[in-house]
Amino acid sequence: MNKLRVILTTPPYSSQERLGKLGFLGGALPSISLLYLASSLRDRCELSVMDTSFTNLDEDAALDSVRRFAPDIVGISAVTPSISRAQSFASRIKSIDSRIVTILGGPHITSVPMETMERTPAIDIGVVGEGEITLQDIVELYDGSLNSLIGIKGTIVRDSFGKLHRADSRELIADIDSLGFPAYGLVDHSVSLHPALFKTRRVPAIHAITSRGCAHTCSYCNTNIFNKKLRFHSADYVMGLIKHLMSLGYREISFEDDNFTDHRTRLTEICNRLIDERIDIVWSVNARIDTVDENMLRLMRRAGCWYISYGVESGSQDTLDRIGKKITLNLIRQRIELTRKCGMEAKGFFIIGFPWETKQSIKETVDFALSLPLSDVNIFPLTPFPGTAVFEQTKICGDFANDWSKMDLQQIVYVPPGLTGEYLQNEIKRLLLCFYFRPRTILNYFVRIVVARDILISAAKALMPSWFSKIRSV
Ligand code: B12
Ligand code: SF4
Repeated sequence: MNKLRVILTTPPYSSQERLGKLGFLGGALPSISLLYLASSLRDRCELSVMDTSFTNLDEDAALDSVRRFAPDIVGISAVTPSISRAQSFASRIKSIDSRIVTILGGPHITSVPMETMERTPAIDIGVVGEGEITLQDIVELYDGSLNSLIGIKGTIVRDSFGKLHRADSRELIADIDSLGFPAYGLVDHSVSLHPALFKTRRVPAIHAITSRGCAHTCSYCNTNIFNKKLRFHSADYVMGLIKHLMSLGYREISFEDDNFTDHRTRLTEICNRLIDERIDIVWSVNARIDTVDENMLRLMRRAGCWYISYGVESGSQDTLDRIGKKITLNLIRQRIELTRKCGMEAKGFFIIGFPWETKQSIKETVDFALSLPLSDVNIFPLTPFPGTAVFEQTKICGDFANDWSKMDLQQIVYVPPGLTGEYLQNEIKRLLLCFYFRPRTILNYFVRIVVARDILISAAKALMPSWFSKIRSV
């Protein structure tokens, strides 16, 4: 029997749509989820990884690619902000050929499985949770009828009468090293892929993930995919992955783990091996404030780390306590100062608009962010994603537009009692303008550009992709 033809893709959702007018500053890198799924499938089917979201393809162009490939199965990966695009994309795929099996996976459907399937008739199969083994089972057991897939763990299958069949949950993969490396080689390099500007020192840069899950319980954060169980790739795996990426030509890696620094022994081993083996790579991570100290920061710096993103979230201790962040304002200030002292850039993420917030607590957050020695800030209005604890809180208090298509972290979907959406937007603008237009930040950017000449090249590429691709092809 011929091998099935499978497309793995994200729905069209450009960086401009995600990040607004300054979208070109954001990264356009291949989806790590799709590359892990591709790696688990590539020997079992004819595979195409389209990843329209990160290659900025619009829906028409993406549909042309689907038509040309003529797939049996299209697997779509979506987060809540991209779910309405996934719904529209899936129905247009069905209008090309209703026999194409459409599968939806990712954080959104995992958070609200049955509701998503009920509201998305163009999707035949929903995959809840970790996808690699479930997708392998689907490809192996599909005999041309959806009924052959009913009962596969981790799925919701819509039968030929439209009835939904939810199977048991899929257990988590015990040894995630067994997954192998993501299929970076399948990335379409003909399109302009680039890392986020200013979060890069060297190009080409790529990103990677070396753990799954998070054991913490911050009330606004969606950690449904991997439950609360935190699994790490071993230090051997991470070293192998770094060397593999370097062999593909990458010179910088952005580690996207929720908390790269959570496993101290592993982190120490990785850093020591990078230093001892004189591996010439620079890297950046996300970290929880309470997982780093001076010794660790110094070691990380020596091993090539130059940029750490911290989830600070609030300048009000009351809010930090209520969202379950389990850190103090003093600790935040101390660790960010230490990060700078150890020679690294620090970014802080902030959220305003929690149900109990007042003008005073929001002012505290803006003032706190401005008082820290941060190199970058990002601030979002609270977006209560389905499946989070804060989602339940906002339903009973304040003004909540529970509309998935608006939950893009840009539009205000939730306003606490006594405040207005306009007020929240103005405070976001106030922080960004005060932060980015002050001499200290401008000077820091100037130094960063001088240190990282590659950023200029990367910026030029992002601003003039077509011009650059012409040069490249000469
Ligand atoms: C890395 C990352 C990014 C990177 C993505 C880079 C890239 N090109 O891959 C960047 C910074 C660009 C990014 C952007 C965004 N992100 Co993000 N991101 C993450 C992060 C930290 C890791 C994702 C990851 O790679 N995980 C590893 C892979 C292996 O796991 P996975 O993605 O869950 O995929 C598995 C399963 O979900 C499932 N699966 C996924 N897709 C599919 C598809 C099919 C067909 C099947 C069968 C299975 C399946 O199988 C996969 C393998 O097991 C997660 C948090 C987290 N820890 O998961 C947030 C997270 C996914 N991001 C989130 C958000 C909101 C965003 C943005 C909207 C933010 C913004 N406004 O820009 C955008 C949306 C981007 C887009 N176009 O979709 C939210 C989603 C919340 C929600 N309810 O949907 C998360 C969960 C963070 C959070 N805790 O709130 N993100
Ligand atoms: S915000 Fe960070 S630490 Fe908190 S639950 Fe989410 S990933 Fe974990």
